[in-house]
Amino acid sequence: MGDTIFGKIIRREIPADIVYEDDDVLAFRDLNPQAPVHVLFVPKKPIATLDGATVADAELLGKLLLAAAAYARREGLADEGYRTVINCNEHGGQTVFHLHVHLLGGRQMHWPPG
Ligand code: D5M
Repeated sequence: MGDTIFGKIIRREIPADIVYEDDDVLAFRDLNPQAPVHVLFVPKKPIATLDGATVADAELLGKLLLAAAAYARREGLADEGYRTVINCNEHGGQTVFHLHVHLLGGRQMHWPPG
């Protein structure tokens, strides 16, 4: 599997505004924020896409979502609400091929997404 910019962030080879870390998950602010709060939650394990995840990754995927939810609650986003997004491959608009959950909050979201 090819390395990505997120692998470099995880290894601290390039800087990022890291807001959360545990044994399995790293979270940092998106370079191109689409909302007042826009944080990316990435597994330290380099899974390229959601399509590439397997049943062996089930616990890790759960940890990723729970880390995002806990962060949102700590940041006071939970009551008004927020959005989590996983883009997968070309039609999903994925540009970095290291699985990540976008957490977007601090403004009204709209549906359908573009
Ligand atoms: O989302 C990939 C996201 O990654 C996109 O919103 C920009 C963001 N990005 C790209 N490079 C960086 C760095 N270096 N730091 C922080 N954020 C970054 P996707 O779902 O793949 O389209």
